[in-house]
Amino acid sequence: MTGVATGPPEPVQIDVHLRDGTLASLADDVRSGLSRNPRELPPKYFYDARGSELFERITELPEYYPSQIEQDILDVAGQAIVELVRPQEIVELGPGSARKTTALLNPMIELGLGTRYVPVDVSESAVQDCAERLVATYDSLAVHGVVGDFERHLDRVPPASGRRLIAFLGGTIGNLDHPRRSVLLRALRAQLVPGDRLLVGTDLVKDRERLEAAYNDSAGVTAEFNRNMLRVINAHLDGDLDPDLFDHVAFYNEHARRIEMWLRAREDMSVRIEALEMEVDFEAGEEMRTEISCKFTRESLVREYRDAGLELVSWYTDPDGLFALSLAGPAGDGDR
Ligand code: AVJ
Repeated sequence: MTGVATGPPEPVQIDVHLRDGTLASLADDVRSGLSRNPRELPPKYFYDARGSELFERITELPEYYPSQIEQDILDVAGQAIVELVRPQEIVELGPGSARKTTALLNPMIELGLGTRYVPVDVSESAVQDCAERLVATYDSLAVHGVVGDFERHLDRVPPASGRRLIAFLGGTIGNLDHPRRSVLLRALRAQLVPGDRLLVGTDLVKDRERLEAAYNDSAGVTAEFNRNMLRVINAHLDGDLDPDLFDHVAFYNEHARRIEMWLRAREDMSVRIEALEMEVDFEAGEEMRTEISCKFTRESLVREYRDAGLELVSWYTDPDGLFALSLAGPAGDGDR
């Protein structure tokens, strides 16, 4: 950021904790993930600039209901949530484009409650773009972006300027399995002081057909998004994985209550990942898992919150019960 002699202070500050970190953790994660049986790659690596764009396209697909429904819930309940919490700032984990966040920022600013927004995202381009767009939209808004991994860099979130609403939208918490959700919810609980609240978007358990359609769109965008993981590995770790030789597979694992996405090798192949000095053999039909997307019920969330020292404060859902926003606070934190 270039300093200027006059004018107001810079409305945008961005702290990058991940540029070098990403590569190191990508290398470690790919090495260990490809050595496991079955092979497994963490979904956070979908989101380079191309992957973030593909995800934006997913959110516009007719089959992918979570984004539209969550937006609808926020449009209806955003103001009420802000009036209930009265936040002086909003911290958002994994905002991506932060398009939905305006439903919270608008009332916060219009009610004169606060003017600070802190997006925390692994994608530097996402943090940059949303910061620029938001300060252009709201004169008074200050954005303090953190390019980081919310499982590793919560301690880098700048100190609170006042009562805080931490938003974790989109159902992204579903990318974590139960033990990792538990660690994250406890870490978030530790960040909350009385009055602070956590707002979490979660996709809900529903019929298999509806769930599977959302991850097997007819335009093939989700398949491209899935294969983007291979391009990310090729680009950063000098690999020669051929995305055209992997099929997209997504299904609902009813027992585990989650969508699983896999990439299935179409033929026998041997790939080289130069930066890891690693040779990986795939047999035709072999699959590696790239994502889990867990689905929840109100009861399952109440339990997870309780186990993390949190308490459900309110629950917002659409008329068909497809998706939910839940507002939680420190357990026993008064005025309800
Ligand atoms: C952004 C993690 C919530 O799990 O539904 C969309 C990502 N993957 N289609 C999800 C995703 C395939 C999405 N989350």
